[in-house]
Amino acid sequence: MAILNILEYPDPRLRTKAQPVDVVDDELRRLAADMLETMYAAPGIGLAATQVDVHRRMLVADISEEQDTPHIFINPEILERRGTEVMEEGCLSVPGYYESVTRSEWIRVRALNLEGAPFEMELDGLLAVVVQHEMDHLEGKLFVDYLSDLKRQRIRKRIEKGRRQREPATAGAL
Ligand code: K1U
Ligand code: ZN
Repeated sequence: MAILNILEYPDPRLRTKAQPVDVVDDELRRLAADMLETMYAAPGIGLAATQVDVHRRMLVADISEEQDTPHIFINPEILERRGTEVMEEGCLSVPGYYESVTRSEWIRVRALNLEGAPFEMELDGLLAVVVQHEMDHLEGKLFVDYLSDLKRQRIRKRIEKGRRQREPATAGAL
């Protein structure tokens, strides 16, 4: 298994719409295992393939404290949704920022599992929020898109400034 690089906002690759998975094979199963390891190491409670620069429709999530209840959704679709709730969200691609986002309170999701078999799952609470957040990633959408332009620009500038300070100066800048 391997820990993958997580793209950070405002990387334009995070805006790519992911393509459906045609075949669930060993390569995809290896990617799922690497995504879980990457998510646990971060640490996080969800991760979409888009965030590791693989533009296929797969996401992983685990909201258990013990990190022992992984969920994998391939080609996920929301069949039904009910209610709304507001929850503070974070994102491994927007490190250090937590903001309130309104999402559906209850969803019924259909997806494929790692054997390529379809399943349906009813979700509520935090897991429903995480799955909706990760499905947005597969569309190239980020939780900061729900914020005001001003808030989003402030976050982008602070992340870019932090990155510049971490990066060694290039020859051209000397
Ligand atoms: O970047 C991501 O998509 C992962 C993100 C998922 C998420 C969290 C909260 C609401 C919606 C979606 C994260 O995992 S951010 C980190 C985080 O929330 C967390 C990390 C360790 C323990 C508990 C939570
Ligand atoms: Zn995210």
